[in-house]
Amino acid sequence: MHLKIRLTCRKYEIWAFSFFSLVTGLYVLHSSIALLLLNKEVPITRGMLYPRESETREVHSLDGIWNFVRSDPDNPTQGIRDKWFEKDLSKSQPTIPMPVPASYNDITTDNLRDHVGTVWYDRRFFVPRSWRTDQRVWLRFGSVHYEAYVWVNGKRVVKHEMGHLPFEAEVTDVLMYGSENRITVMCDNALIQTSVPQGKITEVPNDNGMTIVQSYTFDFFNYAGIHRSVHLYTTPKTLIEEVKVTTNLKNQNADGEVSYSVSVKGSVVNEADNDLHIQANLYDKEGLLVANATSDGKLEGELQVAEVKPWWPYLMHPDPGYLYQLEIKLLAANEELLDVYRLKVGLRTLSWDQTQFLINGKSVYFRGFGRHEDSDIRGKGLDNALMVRDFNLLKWIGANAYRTSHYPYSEESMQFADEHGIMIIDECPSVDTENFSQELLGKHKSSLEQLIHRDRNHPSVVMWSIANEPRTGSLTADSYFSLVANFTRSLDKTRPITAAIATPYTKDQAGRHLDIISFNRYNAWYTNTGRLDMVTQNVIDEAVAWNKAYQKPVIMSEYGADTLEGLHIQPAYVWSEEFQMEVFSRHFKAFDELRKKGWFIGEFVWNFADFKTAQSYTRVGGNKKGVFTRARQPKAVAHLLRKRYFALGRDLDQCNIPEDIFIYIAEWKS
Ligand code: BDP
Repeated sequence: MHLKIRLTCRKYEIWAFSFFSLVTGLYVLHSSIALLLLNKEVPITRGMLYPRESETREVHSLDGIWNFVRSDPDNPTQGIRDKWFEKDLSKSQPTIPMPVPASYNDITTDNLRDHVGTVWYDRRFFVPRSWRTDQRVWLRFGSVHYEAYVWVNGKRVVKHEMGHLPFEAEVTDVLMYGSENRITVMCDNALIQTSVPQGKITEVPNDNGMTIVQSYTFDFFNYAGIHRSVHLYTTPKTLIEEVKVTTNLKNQNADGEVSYSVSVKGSVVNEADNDLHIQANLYDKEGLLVANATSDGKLEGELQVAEVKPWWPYLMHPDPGYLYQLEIKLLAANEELLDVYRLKVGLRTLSWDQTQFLINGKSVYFRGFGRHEDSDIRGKGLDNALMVRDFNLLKWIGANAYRTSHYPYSEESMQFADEHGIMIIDECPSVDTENFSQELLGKHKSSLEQLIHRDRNHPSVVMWSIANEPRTGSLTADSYFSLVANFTRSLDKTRPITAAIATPYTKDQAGRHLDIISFNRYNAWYTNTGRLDMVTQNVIDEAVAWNKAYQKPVIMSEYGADTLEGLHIQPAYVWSEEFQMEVFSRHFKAFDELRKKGWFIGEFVWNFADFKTAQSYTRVGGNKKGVFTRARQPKAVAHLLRKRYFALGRDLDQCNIPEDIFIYIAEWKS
């Protein structure tokens, strides 16, 4: 959306806020009458393969320290009007150093944290003379939150709305080769009623007059900035633009099949002449060629793999996360090699019915977490040390899955999940969705389109989550989620669809559009606070009711209790480590009852680690429902959960139990 329009929207929202009471009546009407929503087309993403080097491609990182300017919140368009992108930012405004990738919020010592509106980044970079040859150069961002405008040498090259998702532009013609270039980025963190996720901008009085305030209902801090890596990469003029892979296992998992389809940019593929073709080679982990195939003129084909090593989740098999390497070679009619792209591929099948979810024909019980990309100082910025630590903890605790609550996580973490056999419920950035409108529907669908386009080849992705805690009680929610779910299915039929629902099952209008029901509930925390005797039966009753309502597999996608590490109170009392352990244990009992019913397929703790939220009197330094602290150290409950997850792994999937899981206490005499 154009900044101008966003600003107009802002004004509209400010205006609307002051007439709130008038609107209340209309709102009530709106909830009881369904809005007519149309199934309009949304833009379809092209390209954006993860940047990888090959004999035809070079990758150059632009990560590092950039220059940074915060705009005046009362004058967010000043930089555009004054054309700050035409020269170094430092010529227009004083700049400060800013790391990329990182959220900018927690880097400085002044209150940049709560800044609302636009900020600017720039840096210079060199482009070698050798890149001038017959090829293309692309500029790719892993993600910028929320809206980004990008200029190279003063020319606007791309604009993108939506955090947590990549975007790119071809910059071949705007670069200066063999010399220095400048990249400028303007980033706007404002969330409005038609952004994904939604927020509200209001103007309220403060001690100095009026000030702009951002509010949102979701429970994590709206970190912003250049969150993931920035790359320049080269490709040939005629290049592999898209690779889509699906896999299948046959003959009781003895043989496998990889189907691929490729699209090419830069040359019209003439099917009749069959002038371009793909040579696809599949290598195992040892680098041995196990299958190869030459495509038809449509650039599609199949690879047959005998004695396949399937991709299995962690603890479901002694060799989880087995990946092959697929080499895609684009060849001209005369066999000249035009482009090469390699990606990892895991061979597995997914299937589901009214009671279960299966991988490679084996029924799955999810033992996982809801998580956040969040850490001290860098906020939501990509951090490899943190990512590797988190996967080590996931494996230490015996989890086999997590949900990317409440937005797409980094591509690097998706690759890591593939390698380590961690199953992902992949969630788009729609959280607490409400006030359904045509424009919101378009953005929501677009977020799913971008997500599926980015993540469709990952074996770790086993389910799409189309929203977290949408307000699904209205008739409009029914048609809205019917359109969102059908759209998602039209993009990928190989994975089931879920949403984490908190609306009571008696009111919910979205469940019927899903394949798997996930529900979030905080027994003994938000309801019946402190009442440990009111957990188990309530969890059982609610799960049973969801199943009865929709006849679909059910997951508990969130449960938990805020816990201050080191606070011990016996008997258990809210916020103490004892209380968190008791809450978990009461849930475990319910889950074990539910598992016997045959349609309860998973438990996800809220949350993996403590995380930052907006300031609120319900949050002490953020949300403390982590099993791990924000510094990624275990709370007492982590040891309890570890015993359960491994016990489940042993009983359901015959995994080995780590030796250190039970520490020596005494010899038992029976
Ligand atoms: C759930 C939300 C999650 C919150 C959690 C909580 O899905 O984002 O962080 O509540 O309040 O309703 O801890």
